[in-house]
Amino acid sequence: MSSAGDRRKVTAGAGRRHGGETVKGFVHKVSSPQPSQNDSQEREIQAFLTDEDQLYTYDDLTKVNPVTPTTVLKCLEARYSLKVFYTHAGCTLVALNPFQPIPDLYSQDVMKEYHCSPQPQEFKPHIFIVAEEAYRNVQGQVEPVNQSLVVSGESGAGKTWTSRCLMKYYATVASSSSVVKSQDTVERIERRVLDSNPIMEAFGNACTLRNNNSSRFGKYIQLQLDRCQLLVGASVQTYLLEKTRVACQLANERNFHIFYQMMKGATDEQRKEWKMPRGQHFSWLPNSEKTIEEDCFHETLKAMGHLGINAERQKQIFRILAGILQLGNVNFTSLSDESQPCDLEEQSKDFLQKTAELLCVPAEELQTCLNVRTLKAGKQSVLKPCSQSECSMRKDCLAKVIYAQLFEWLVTFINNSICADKSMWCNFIGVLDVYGFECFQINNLEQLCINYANEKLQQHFVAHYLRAQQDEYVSEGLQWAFVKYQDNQSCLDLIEGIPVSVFSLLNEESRLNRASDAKTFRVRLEKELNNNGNISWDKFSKVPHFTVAHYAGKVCYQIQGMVEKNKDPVPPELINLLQKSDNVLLHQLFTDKETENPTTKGLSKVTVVSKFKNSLESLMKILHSTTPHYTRCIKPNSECKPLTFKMEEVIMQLEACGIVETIRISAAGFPIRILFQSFIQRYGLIGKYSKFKAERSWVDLEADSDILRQEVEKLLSVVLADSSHLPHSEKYNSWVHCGRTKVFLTQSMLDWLEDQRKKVLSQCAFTIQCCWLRYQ
Ligand code: AD9
Ligand code: MG
Repeated sequence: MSSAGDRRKVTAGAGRRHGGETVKGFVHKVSSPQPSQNDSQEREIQAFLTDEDQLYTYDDLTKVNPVTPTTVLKCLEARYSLKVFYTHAGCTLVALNPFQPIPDLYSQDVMKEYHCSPQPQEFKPHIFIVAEEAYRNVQGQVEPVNQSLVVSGESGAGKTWTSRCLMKYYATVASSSSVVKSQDTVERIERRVLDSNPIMEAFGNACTLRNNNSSRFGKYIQLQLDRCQLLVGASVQTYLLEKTRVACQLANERNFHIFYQMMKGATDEQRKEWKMPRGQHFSWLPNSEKTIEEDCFHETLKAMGHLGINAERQKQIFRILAGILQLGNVNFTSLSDESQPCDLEEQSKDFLQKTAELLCVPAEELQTCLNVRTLKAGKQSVLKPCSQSECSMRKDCLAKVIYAQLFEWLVTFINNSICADKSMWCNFIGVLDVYGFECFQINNLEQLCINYANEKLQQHFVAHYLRAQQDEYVSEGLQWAFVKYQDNQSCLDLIEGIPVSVFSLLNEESRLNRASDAKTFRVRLEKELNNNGNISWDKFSKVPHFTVAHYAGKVCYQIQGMVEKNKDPVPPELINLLQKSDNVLLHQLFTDKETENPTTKGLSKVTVVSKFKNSLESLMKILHSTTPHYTRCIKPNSECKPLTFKMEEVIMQLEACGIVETIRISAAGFPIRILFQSFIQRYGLIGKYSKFKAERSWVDLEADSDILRQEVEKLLSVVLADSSHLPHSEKYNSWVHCGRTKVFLTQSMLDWLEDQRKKVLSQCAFTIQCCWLRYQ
């Protein structure tokens, strides 16, 4: 293991400073935000890049000078080539995916080093710095504040890996002796929290073209801490599982891991029970010959056991899953006589029988549910045979609804197993791992929802860091050379706005239940949204589509099928059938409290986008109530090759998340703000100022802000008169500035003041001890 010394960061770009000239002696003027590389900037860039050996030393990109996409990129590349994967970018941490295990980078000893250090920020950038900062922030200077760790990045960039690291960190440093008793097991809570990962990944992740272990759902996990900041429980909220994958996988992609795990890990006895003989082909199980690490059935079973899913329940779960697989092999012939239901293909008869047995429903009824539709005409019901494609849709629908309900049940079970009683915890640290921005050749409702979620998160980031920072400068009267940032409000208005937006039109079309909905939806989009600059159409394209200019790039969405997907209808006959199941769990999934009225739930009026929008809004509310910490994961190459850095791919990701603007703002700013009163209270005891005050009167902290401001300026000028002892040689006014009500500081200035304060306090403690000894 490497020593603590190794963790110390190297000093970035010896003696270099960021940010260009100073304005009025206080605020750094930032360089033009546009990469309009005029001659002088080009010279600056070249000068910066000449010092090649130094590039890797920039562990905070705000120290790069000038801040341009090229300079930032070169520094990241230099660091990556030396296996340095983390770099600060002001308030954000950039994490480059190594695509290979890095020994000792995440060991328990390393966690403890970061946790025990009085100044972990002095260590090399690491995800553990972010973790530790959030952990210390929970206590808050004035009152406890919940924290959120937002991990973003494109598919395969490392979000889930990072989230797991964060959870392991807290399970180690905040480990309590809490135990959970259930049935006949007693488990440590942190073990259970960690065990929720393999289960959720088995059921919610799949191998895609971009990532062998791609999360097909979003997740926000809240780690619950008690008064002593020990981990006493957790709760998980999931978002939009990509359930279509159960019945439909793109070429070279796979179904959810759990099915392959079952196929590969089953014992002979289980194979028999699941009617899954060796070598059996399942059409919903493509690419099963591919070996991936995630095909680990044993680990999933172990985790299920730890979480309290007993053997009987596990049996029920796997029979349901096996039933779904059999259902995938059921095919109907095309209609010869329209008055008669489609027949089963010859070899499908056996699969239908097996499906019925595994799902514990009557086989005949199952077949009728798939090939006959019940139409309601007033009080009368009319039976209508389904076409071959309708049969196939109903089959897919049955698999999707079962899988989605099962996944939801699992999440609820996990929550019941790991969530602490409200009386036991007082704060939480939330870890958000959501799917990154997606742009495929064909994009549909799923991508629209995913990209909408990313727009929301980007807005949160912009609002929280960029806009808040600039707005506060203005209201506090600080001069600021504005950095342009991309505000994505107009894109969000386009997607979710009121009264007219893509979502509102989509919902209206879904309610109207028209026959040719794709056409009318396209016409309405063109007519009613043509004033929004974020949407466009290729008028000559034969395939109806619309293109949205997202903050991360343009995405073309196919309209065909969108309205139907939004309605997400479940034929009531299917629900009725599942309610009759003798599989206790399957029966419960469709008759539980929330689905008490399954017939109406099956035809639920709540559309997919409305449901998603609501869940995202509650997430945003939680995020806004917490202190966020951002980690941007970057995928250095799309082939997932170890230690390969592709400039053009990285730059696109940096641009997509606006990292260069973030760096510019952070570099040019004073991220720490302290109210005058608090500043005087906390630092008034330092050195010469306390002597100076002792000779005069103490400050009235109730005084108005002008007087307090004068006092703070006096404090600063007295305490910092001799600025040679500051960590760098610049004048102090590059480090601190007084606004109207607050002091604005750089992190280094805060660190320095804190050091001085500590020295005074330990001096006092020493003096008191001496007096006490003398008195004894
Ligand atoms: V997706 O949006 O769910 O498709 P993620 O979650 O961003 O995606 P993931 O965390 O699954 O990506 O990472 C992809 C792969 O990169 C992992 O399976 C690891 O093999 C690899 N990875 C990611 N981060 C690290 C790391 N810090 N060290 C080593 C890593 N390997
Ligand atoms: Mg993931």
